[in-house]
Amino acid sequence: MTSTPPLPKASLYYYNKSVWASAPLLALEEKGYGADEVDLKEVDLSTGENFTPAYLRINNNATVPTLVVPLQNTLDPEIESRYKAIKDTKAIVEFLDRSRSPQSRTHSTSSAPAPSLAPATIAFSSTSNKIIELLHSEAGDPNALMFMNGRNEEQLKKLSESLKPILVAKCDALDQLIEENKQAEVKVSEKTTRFWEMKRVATSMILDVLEDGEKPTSDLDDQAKGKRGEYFKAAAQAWAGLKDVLVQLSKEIIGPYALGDQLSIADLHLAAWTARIAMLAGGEASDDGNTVVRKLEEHIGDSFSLPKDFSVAEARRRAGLPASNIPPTERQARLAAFWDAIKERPSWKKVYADGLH
Ligand SMILES: N[C@@H](CCC(=O)N[C@@H](CS)C(=O)NCC(=O)O)C(=O)O
Repeated sequence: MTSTPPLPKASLYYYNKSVWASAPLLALEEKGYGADEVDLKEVDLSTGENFTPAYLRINNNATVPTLVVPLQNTLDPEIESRYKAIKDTKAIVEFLDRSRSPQSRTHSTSSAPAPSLAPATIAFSSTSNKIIELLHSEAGDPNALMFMNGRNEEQLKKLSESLKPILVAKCDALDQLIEENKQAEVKVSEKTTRFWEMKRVATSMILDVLEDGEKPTSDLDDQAKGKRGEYFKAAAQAWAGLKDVLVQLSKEIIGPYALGDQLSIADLHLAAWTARIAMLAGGEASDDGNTVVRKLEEHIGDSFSLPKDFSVAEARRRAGLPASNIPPTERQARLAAFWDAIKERPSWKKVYADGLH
């Protein structure tokens, strides 16, 4: 008797310090996927591994996360399995949610429950989509905010210390790929070369400013002073643009989770995004929600303040957290209530075990 060969595994390409790869990593934990169901494959963004032709064949945007899944309708074992690559966070999280229901544990060693994370009603679905859209909008882009996290000399110096080595390695990797391709017998497409060159230019523009990051402005020549001035202007704009995103989010989040007391897909995006924004504002994984919101408000500056309109006791009760001793009149920002709820979850503790990223 021949037994059916097991389905090939899916592969999640991720990087452990990536914002958006953290959303599917949280999904794997929340859905109780077993290690036999998804292979984790790390792509080192800090050395430009995402730009290699091998990775570009998987995801031509050169971003993580990517989920490569076997197509299930290859019934004939003689036919090699075919795969498709899902290349954006929203689609990956939705796919992971759909692919494991409480009844579909047949191919897994995991016996963990797999609650549905999809919004249950059309109204919830609309709120969920609005939240996810805001988090992935240009104004909310957590990666852009990281590159723009220097609005004065002191911040720029700190940013330069952490980012310069990564950007140098990225430029070196791109230079090497461009150079090796010139010598190669079989060359990559012109589109790929142009993509590398474009990325090289974009990276070196920021690197130009960070190279001098430790120098006071008074020590710079006129050209470098000009570039720093432009950068400060763009950085101020980027952080000012975040205010609107935060205000909109506060209106949409029902609390303490995005859609109320049940975790849903939007929370996985919100958790990953908030962790990065909190880190940029000097927050730490051990901070409570009110501390994170205070640090964020101070970091944004300009007397920015999020509405404090959510009952702390109510938020904690809904999240299943102890709520005694909390005066019924105490209020907090919805993002603070969300932070307190999400950071108690085993999935969050696992993904952020080494700190915020
Ligand atoms: N729209 C994409 C964006 C993904 C994205 O920006 N990923 C970042 C890491 S969080 C990345 O891979 N950046 C490439 C780089 O740093 O070179 C998605 O939602 O998946």
